[in-house]
Amino acid sequence: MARKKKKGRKVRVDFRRNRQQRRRSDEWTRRYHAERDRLADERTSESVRIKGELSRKRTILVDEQDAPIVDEALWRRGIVCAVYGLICRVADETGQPWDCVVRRVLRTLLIEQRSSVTVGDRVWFSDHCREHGGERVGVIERVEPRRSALSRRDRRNREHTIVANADQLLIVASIAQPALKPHLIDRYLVAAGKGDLRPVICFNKWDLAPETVTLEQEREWAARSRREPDTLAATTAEGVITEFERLGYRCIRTSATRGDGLEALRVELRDHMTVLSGQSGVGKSSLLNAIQPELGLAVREVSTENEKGRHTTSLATLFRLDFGGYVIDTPGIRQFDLWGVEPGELEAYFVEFLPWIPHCRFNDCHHSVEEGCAVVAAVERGEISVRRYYSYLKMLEEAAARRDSA
Ligand SMILES: Nc1nc2c(ncn2[C@@H]2O[C@H](COP(=O)(O)OP(=O)(O)OP(=O)(O)O)[C@@H](O)[C@H]2O)c(=O)[nH]1
Ligand SMILES: [Mg+2]
Ligand SMILES: [Zn+2]
Repeated sequence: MARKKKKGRKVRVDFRRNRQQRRRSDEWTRRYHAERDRLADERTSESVRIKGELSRKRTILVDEQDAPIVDEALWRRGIVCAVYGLICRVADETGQPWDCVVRRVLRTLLIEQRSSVTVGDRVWFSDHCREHGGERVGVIERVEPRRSALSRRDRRNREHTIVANADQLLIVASIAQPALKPHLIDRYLVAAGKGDLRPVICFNKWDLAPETVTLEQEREWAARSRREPDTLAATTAEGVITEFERLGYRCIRTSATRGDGLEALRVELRDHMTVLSGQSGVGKSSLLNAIQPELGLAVREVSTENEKGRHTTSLATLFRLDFGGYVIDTPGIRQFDLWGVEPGELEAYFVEFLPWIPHCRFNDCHHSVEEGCAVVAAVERGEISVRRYYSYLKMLEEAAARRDSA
């Protein structure tokens, strides 16, 4: 049965001229820079009307989500694996990589929606191989609405969407070298809650468990790698893990070098789209290499690097797993600044607070200085961990400060 053709709505889009200064360009950018404008203008379904030098408008057909109507006969489906400046590396349905630019009119639409194409985005792209001597070159025509997004606040106080459409966040920590930072894990758990991702916590470097690594050795390593001296002895790692397990979070103990826990990790990753995140040097890339050696990701001994050159992985990149599913390796981070979490919303991401919240005297209790707070009472009775509660207070303070400065 012939399917009814979807009807679109016509919109007029400002066709902005690219007046940005050309930034440092890599090989691809140089190659396609000249092509880009031509590609962006040649689509026949767009009517371009020139109104003087700088102002142009065009009419395009969009659907109810304001995205261009899919042309299934001419476009291919793909997933964005990496973004290099203006070029997106897109894998088609067979896994072949394509170098794509984003159609300029679509870029304008995305700017209006305050988003840009990012790793994990599902896209439709047109094939421009013929004009490029058979090389797999395309133009992204449409970005599908996102199912989820993992975002953080960047240094310029803007939203940085690390990955779109992932359904799991693998929070990678190491029990030593670098030392475990439970507060960072708490932040990731909030970000996962906010971004609608299922968190899984992976405690790597299990081969450096307390019986093999003394606090002395840990301090020595910290000094050698110019890291903060150990804030938490490796010997307490088990206590921290138990705490997360009691809250119901899935925790896995792994060693990328010795092979511990890799089967459990495979089980968690299979048929999911999982983003790995955590401090630099905890072993994210090593874990991926351990479960799929052909990936051949770069890994580096942290201790030999100076402060600046420490980050071995420098770009978020998506890979397909042989046994089903996708993983996204990301650069290590020092701090995870939350994006878009209001002070009053934070409590929702602390699962252990939930049973007590209805018993607070005030409806809008933030569980800090308010009288009759049932959460604070539970902390005092030892039913909520003091460590987690302080983690909450720190994030609450930050969220309030952000709101006040906005
Ligand atoms: N002892 C031990 N060392 C490990 C383990 N996993 C990784 N390493 C080492 O830790 C160092 C850093 O590993 P990477 O995989 O590069 O860490 P990363 O998290 O990808 O780091 P960035 O890319 O900078 O974010 C390397 O020297 C690895 O060999 C492990 O399970 N045990
Ligand atoms: Mg890495
Ligand atoms: Zn309260």
